[in-house]
Amino acid sequence: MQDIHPVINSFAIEGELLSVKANKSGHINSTYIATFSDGQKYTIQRVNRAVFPKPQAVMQNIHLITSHIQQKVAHLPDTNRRCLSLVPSKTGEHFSLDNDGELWRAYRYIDEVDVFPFLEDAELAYRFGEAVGTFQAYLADFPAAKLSTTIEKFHHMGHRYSQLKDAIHHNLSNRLSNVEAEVSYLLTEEKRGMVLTNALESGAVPLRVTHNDTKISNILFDKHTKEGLCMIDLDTVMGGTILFDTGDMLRTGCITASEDEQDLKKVHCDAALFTAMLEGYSAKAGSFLTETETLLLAESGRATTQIMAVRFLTDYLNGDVYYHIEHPTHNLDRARTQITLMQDMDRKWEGIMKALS
Ligand code: GN1
Ligand code: MG
Repeated sequence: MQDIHPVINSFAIEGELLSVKANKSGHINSTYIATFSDGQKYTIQRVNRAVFPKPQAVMQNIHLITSHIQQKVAHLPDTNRRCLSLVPSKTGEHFSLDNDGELWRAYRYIDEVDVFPFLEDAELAYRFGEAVGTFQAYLADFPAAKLSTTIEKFHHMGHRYSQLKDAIHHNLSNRLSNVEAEVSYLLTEEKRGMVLTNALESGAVPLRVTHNDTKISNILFDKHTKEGLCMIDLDTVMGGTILFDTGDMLRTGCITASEDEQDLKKVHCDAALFTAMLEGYSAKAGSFLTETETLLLAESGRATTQIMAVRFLTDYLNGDVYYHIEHPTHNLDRARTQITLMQDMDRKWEGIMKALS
């Protein structure tokens, strides 16, 4: 592990550093928790430059939207736990560059929270929905055009399919023969999966500020009240459709196992969790949604599961160059849970639609 003491020391934090611990939960950035002698903790992160080629634009986006949300929550109890808060560097910037030119940032740590890899009860699913709706409601009056596009075509299904087709064509890691069934299934689903991309490109749904990574583990739930207090991992906040966020919420909130579960018998779509999330979400976001957005809510869950299946399978075929992996089939395991989830959603689709109507 790199000595990150000089990095930590470059932020405007008072007191003596007591300990630093690596946190391995993200797939992209490197994260550490630093504890100081006054008891204060900070999340210190190195932004992955291979994934975010313009890390300073990422930080500018984060600064803009956290400042905006902080104003919205200023009157609420527990204000400081409802939005991430950047700690400036000693030179007054929102980040710090190390000797290798890597970009680091520091957030105040939010304590007394629970984070879940997946959900088991409908009450929490409702709270998750409320949290995503609330986040969007805070940003509904923020002009999306002010944000930089930090990853081009991030949720563009056509782009993700062309990356998959390139990976199939080049078969760089010689793994294609292991995944014929997965490849053939995903290729047959391409057309249906285009729904969100088409809706955004045709103007059927408006461009809004979107988080773009609203997976369940990016929500901090208050340990005591169970409220979905704070959305974290703001790297991919950009313009998009809110359906990318409802999609990732549904994808990660209805699954009955972790995203990388190897035992696919454990992987199902829990229809009660699916509908509970949409109820919680609509309670907070219903007032600003257009009719087309509302109509596409459930479908967004399926499309987002699909885009993740495509992206994980692409990375597996490319030899694991994008996501952090812990074992050789990690990306394949992830792709398989997503495909299994899509197929189970299809089995339950009619029931879900009935419950929502
Ligand atoms: C990545 O940053 P992290 O680990 O929360 C990915 C998301 C995926 C997610 C799947 C920048 O998120 O798009 O939905 O993995 N982020 C990026 O778990 O590619
Ligand atoms: Mg992320």
